[in-house]
Amino acid sequence: MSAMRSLYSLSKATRPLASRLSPALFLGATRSYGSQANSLKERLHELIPEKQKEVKAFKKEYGNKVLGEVTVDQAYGGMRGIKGLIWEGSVLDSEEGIRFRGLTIPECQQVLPAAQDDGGSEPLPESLFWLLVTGEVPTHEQVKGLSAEWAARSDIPQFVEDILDSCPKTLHPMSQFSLAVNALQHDSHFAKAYSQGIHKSKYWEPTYEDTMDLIAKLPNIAARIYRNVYIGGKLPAIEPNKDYSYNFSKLLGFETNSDFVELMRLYLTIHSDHEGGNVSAHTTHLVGSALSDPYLSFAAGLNGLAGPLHGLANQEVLRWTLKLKDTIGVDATEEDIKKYLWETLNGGQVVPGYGHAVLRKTDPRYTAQREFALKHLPHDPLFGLVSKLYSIIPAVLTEHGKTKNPWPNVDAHSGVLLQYYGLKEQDYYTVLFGVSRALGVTAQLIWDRALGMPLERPKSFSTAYLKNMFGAK
Ligand code: CMX
Repeated sequence: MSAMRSLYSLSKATRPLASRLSPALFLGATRSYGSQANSLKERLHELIPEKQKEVKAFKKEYGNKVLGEVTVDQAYGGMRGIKGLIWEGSVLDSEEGIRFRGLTIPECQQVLPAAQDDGGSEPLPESLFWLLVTGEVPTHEQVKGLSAEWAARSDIPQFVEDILDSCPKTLHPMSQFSLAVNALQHDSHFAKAYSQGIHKSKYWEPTYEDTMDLIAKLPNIAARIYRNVYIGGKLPAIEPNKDYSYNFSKLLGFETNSDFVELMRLYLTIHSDHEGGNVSAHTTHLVGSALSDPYLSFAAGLNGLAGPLHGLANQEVLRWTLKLKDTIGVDATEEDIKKYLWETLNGGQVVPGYGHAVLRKTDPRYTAQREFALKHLPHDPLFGLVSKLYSIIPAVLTEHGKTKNPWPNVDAHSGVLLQYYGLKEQDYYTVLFGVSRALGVTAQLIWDRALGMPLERPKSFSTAYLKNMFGAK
């Protein structure tokens, strides 16, 4: 057994922090570090000059190396596989799934600090954000500092509350979410600093401030939407000494169930980042490249997340699964389920929650949620149905013969967990995804500005131009 595995077999509580921070644990770019910096901003002040030097030296020596070719099919095919983006926080392997700064999801569950005060075992999204931004596993103190800072920055302006309160309940929660994030732009540090003529070498600092404010305010926005649209009631106050997920759960009205709070910690951690090419990440990065501030950039990303082929799939999965249950019953036979699947496919629709643009195996984010279900709700009938679907759908999709990946993605499992704890309003689910996605895309925005990433402007062609290029008739 490798040193890494044997360390992992120790429980978090018994493993000394030093061994949890051992560089031997980390694959890829993640490292442990002896810095005394306690705030994330202090740490960034230390890291950014080092990274700028590293990138400059790398580009100088390897800048003219070739990353790949582009075919006509790729240009027409959603740019699948084209290597043209830099994304520091995570890299996706088609077989293995995501690694956050070199760490797989199970590794994150082992080494990232969990909630100390209530004996939680899932990683805190604060820990993951620190990891995404710095490449380092934070200490409990650093994570506590981040929780406190987000709690302190969490209030939203009155006019943003008014905007949300005046939305019709029929306006989709994701549209309300995007509206509110755009409105927060009113107080953007970056926009103000830019208009006052800030030097480009300092862009990252107001970007960082906006990012911290934005993440901090998301629970108040998201929970206000939830209460306005579904359950009513006044939002309680955020507790300054509690973690982000506890406070978010409290605003939603679910904090008395500690398993739900743990689910939120896991959910917000695993939905955060999925390298740079997915629609929400790439959009945020692209819009940010025009030096639009983090609010404008993230709101654009949210609009992409709201599409049914991307984040909205988690809403669609539940709708589809509940319809299946209502039509053929929770105890449906394999034959009934197959018939239902073929009706979906022959109706020209996709089976939501299955397939992926890059992954070619079961998404480890699906597996993490399945393991959570096995631990906390093993006898839930809907979980039973989702498990049964997992054993049937891949073979049917393979027989159908179109999708390159018949395995489930992250969205195939989140709904059943939320249903179990009573958060049943599936139109709301993508908002939770959005709160989490903010962590990954804003971590990258900080680095985009620190590394002086330029305006994105890839080349496009018309069909006529391409035909002419290849002498096609
Ligand atoms: N059900 C039925 N058909 C599917 C399918 C599915 N789950 N997944 C892919 N296909 C089809 C595609 O629609 C495509 O058909 P056409 O050739 O007729 O256009 C064909 O198989 C090839 O697609 P692909 O190369 O395998 O997949 P893409 O990279 O084009 O698309 C994705 C990826 C995720 C959009 C697609 O698998 C899909 O629509 N899945 C269902 C929706 C979903 O779960 N989305 C969430 C993804 C995760 C996320 O971003 O949150």
